[in-house]
Amino acid sequence: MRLITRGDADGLACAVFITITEKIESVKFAHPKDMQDGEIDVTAGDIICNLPFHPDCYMWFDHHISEEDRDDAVKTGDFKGKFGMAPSAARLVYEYYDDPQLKRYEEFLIAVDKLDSAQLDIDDVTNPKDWMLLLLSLDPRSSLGDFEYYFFELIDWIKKYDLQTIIKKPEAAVRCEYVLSETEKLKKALKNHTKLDENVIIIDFREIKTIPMGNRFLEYTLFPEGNISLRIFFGKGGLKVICAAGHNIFKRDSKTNIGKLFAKYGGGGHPGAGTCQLDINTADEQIVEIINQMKSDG
Ligand SMILES: [Mn+2]
Repeated sequence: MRLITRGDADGLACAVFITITEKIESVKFAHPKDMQDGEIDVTAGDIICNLPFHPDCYMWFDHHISEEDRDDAVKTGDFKGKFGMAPSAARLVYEYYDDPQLKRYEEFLIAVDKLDSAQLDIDDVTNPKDWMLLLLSLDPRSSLGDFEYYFFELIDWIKKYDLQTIIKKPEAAVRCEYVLSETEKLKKALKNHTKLDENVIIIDFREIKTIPMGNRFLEYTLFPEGNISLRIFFGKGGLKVICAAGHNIFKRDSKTNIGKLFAKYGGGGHPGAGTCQLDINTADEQIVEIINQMKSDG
């Protein structure tokens, strides 16, 4: 059997669990968009986790509610596996098998749930430790060696060793160290390039060359009065201006539906987060419109 999953913390946990409960010969990464567009060849020997449904698969586990209306089999529950509201797809896998062998991963799974559903504590963002730090070390934006290779090593290590042993492995240690140092760099960059306009945290990273990796929720710990953030930066080659917005996860009272707002500008997302790409020539005016909307929504 083959597992098809997403290369993130939730996908990692799915891979750890499914390789214990099923006979898996290989693991393949896929992007949600490629799955939706039918770019991935799926057969009856495939288990899909944390990715959109495919009618030809053997089993499917997902918690992305937007999947609900995409396929009749999902609506009627005519598939093997589990779909529904959950903080992570891994949580659904864990519940589905209810296997005593998985019980020892409870703490790991709690961290995955928190990260995948953005239910983080301030400390998880400003000073991540233990499982949270290890999960954050799995970041494809990091330039520290091969991401896929590290992902496969983690699947293996998590099954073999305890957390303290894993965190001391050189590949993990260097990546954890990197997470912490990038967090410090991002703090500085945010302090220098952010202004608070009423409820909107406006971060203009068009002014800097390299944006530190850091945690995308860090701005909310530095500007706790704002309930929504707008990050502005140049796209590849400086040809487009990218806007990425999100609700403050520690002050959840913004009324802006970001996905809907950004759809007007050719972008999209969820109510709580989204992105859009603006033309260089019209970006400044459009950014003012976006900010005004976020302010009037409150
Ligand atoms: Mn997920």
